[in-house]
Amino acid sequence: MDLILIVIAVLVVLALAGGLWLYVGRRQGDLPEDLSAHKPTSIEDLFPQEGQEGQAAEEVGEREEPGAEPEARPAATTATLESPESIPGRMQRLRARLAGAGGFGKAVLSVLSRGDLTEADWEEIEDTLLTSDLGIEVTTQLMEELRTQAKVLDTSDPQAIRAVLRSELLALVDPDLDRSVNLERPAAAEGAEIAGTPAAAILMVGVNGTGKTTTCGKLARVLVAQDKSVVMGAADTFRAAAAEQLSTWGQRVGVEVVRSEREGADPASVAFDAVRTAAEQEADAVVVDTAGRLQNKAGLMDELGKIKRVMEKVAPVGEVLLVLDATTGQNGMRQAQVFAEAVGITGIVLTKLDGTAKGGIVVTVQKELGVPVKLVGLGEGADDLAPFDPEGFVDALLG
Ligand SMILES: Nc1nc2c(ncn2[C@@H]2O[C@H](COP(=O)(O)OP(=O)(O)O)[C@@H](O)[C@H]2O)c(=O)[nH]1
Ligand SMILES: [Mg+2]
Repeated sequence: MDLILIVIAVLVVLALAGGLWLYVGRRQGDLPEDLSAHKPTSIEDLFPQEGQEGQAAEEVGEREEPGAEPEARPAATTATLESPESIPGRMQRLRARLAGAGGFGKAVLSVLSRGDLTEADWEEIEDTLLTSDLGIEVTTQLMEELRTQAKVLDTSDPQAIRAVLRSELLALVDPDLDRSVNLERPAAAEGAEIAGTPAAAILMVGVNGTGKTTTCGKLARVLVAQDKSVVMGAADTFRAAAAEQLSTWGQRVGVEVVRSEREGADPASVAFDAVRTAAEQEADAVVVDTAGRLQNKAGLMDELGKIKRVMEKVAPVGEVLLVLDATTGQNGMRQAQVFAEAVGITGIVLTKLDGTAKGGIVVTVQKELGVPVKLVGLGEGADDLAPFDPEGFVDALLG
């Protein structure tokens, strides 16, 4: 009897020890088993690889220490050539973040589910659409369509009206627009006195603080991950901290940054140096960051116009991306218009969509500026830039 008890006790101890060992083993494993249950906020969460630690977590905010680095520094020694998060993964995150920020769909659907809608219910829906920055014109159009369909369809079926709202929103966002970033290498400008082959040039413009520098870094990272060689140009020469910030991104994503050591240097000449360097190196793309001072329209036109003209002495600029902060709503729209008039823009990057329920701005901005939203910023991390996908976006809005 005692012997049996002893054997049972030994077995229990062994079983416990085995369980503990398994548990510890899993805790120390490289990857969490279920990434979806993991909060994917940074690159380490999704791609735990060497060469990332420390750098990725580093604050890439504006820093005041003077840039002691020489211009045209070589790429960081620890080039991070790992591929970033997959596009479906990013879109899933976009959905989650938009939903987290309270896409307007939930509010609209909760009204719709009340069944027979009173005038007050309809007004509530209208208010929700308006506060999401869809704008008066678009909201009025949507409301008319919803009311008509509500009469045609059974109003007690919110899912049917939701489907109408979805298809109307999708039509407004326009899934047929070409949203690809132009990476075609241009032919050299006539009489261009440069060595090598011009790279596809991307010029980043927009108001201060919208996320231009961050987007340059994130975009460079995406390109590098696609095996493209990239050069960045720090043509925001207004503050030394701006060039420093871009250089930090350059180190982080393994891309050379052409900059001037002198605060207040001519931004156009830095931009020219960048495109020339890219051509000499036979790089695939050159991404040029600019300042966003909005002192007055004439000054802005002068500065951006000159930067672009000077770059085009080497080759045509294929992409001028206007960076717009989604949280600034209609205010941001007015500023965007000034930029659009100052320099012909070819696409929009809508940043900080992670922190706002005002996703309706996508519709408004495309309508007002007549160019597509091509990329969206979903956070401050290196992988928080996604191509804009209309269907995913509308689904995210509807929650
Ligand atoms: N939440 C969030 N923050 C962003 C995003 N893009 C940029 N930022 C932050 O916005 C601030 C201004 O960005 P910056 O690139 O310096 O703007 P710039 O003045 O236009 O160059 C920084 O703190 C960035 O980290 C985004 O998509 N989401
Ligand atoms: Mg900047």
